[in-house]
Amino acid sequence: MLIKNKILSDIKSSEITPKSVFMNRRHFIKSAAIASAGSALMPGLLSSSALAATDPKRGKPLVGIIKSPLSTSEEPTPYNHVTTYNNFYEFGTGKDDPAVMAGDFKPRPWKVQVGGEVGKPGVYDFDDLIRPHKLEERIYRFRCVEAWSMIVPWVGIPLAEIIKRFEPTSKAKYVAFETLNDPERMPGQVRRVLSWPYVEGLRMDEAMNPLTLMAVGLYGEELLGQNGAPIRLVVPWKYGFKSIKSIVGIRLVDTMPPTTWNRSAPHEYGFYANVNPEVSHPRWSQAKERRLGGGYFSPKVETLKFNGYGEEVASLYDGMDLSKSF
Ligand SMILES: Nc1nc2c(c(=O)[nH]1)N[C@H]1C(S)=C(S)[C@@H](COP(=O)(O)O)O[C@H]1N2
Ligand SMILES: [Mo]
Repeated sequence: MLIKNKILSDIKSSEITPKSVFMNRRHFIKSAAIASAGSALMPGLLSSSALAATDPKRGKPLVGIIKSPLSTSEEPTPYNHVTTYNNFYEFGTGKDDPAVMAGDFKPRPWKVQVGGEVGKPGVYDFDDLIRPHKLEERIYRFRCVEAWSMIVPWVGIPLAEIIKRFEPTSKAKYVAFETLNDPERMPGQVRRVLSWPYVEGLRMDEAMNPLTLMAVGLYGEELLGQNGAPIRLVVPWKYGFKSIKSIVGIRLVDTMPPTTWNRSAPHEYGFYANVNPEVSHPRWSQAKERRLGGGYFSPKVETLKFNGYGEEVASLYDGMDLSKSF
């Protein structure tokens, strides 16, 4: 940590970035110094509401949204928590950094490069990618590996619908995703806390499962920068880190692609990352979780296997030892 901060302080930020970003970066350095990559601490639960009071920014309303029958009936986590208590290391390692640091992020124009084992590779403009599809509201449970969780009314499109348009070949076994790599726009990338760009992957059957969503909004509005604007993955039966944000690349491939957290700490984060109360993280239990919005002292609730989506997805893993393929 000390070494990394020293490298950062050698760069004269004020010379290469506008003043507002530089000022924000000072905030970011301060909070980065007290948080560490992948840490299990949850100090931000109290501070997120304080931040929300000063940052009432909202996304553009989305129209023509249909309500999905796949939604949970649980009460959604308040908007302020969903948009101020985030993990997005491209904008800092503290939970309240992304809301501050991504405030000026411009998600347009936005291109998504599609390649690999597809009949229709190419560079798709974000709006062209979305236009043919109906937007759905999906209220999902969302469980971070650090044992906090929320209920989020996502707005998006099933990933399967999008992938079908690319015409996958029979060799497509996995989908590899990539986040934007641009330290000018994502100032957290100045520090090598993770290897950039952030990458993630799914097995083809996981990607094509009806629950798997490409989200473009939440609470009926376009995603804010901190939640992965303009397009991010949501896989509700997996830990939050699979839900890669601000996607610029989608490749269909025939071998298991690398994933950022697995690269960073392979014994702690596997490729599958299915929510599993029976398999502890090496540094903490996964048996319980704390719902955001309930306050720091609210009781923890039992974590459900596959985050409660077992009926829909357990069969994808028939015959696999999920304590080994974690
Ligand atoms: N590109 C990118 N995607 C990312 C992350 C990240 O740091 N960079 N963090 C992940 C983690 S650990 C979680 S829990 C979720 C958090 O999503 P949220 O901030 O919208 O709740 O985003 C995931 N997607
Ligand atoms: Mo996470």
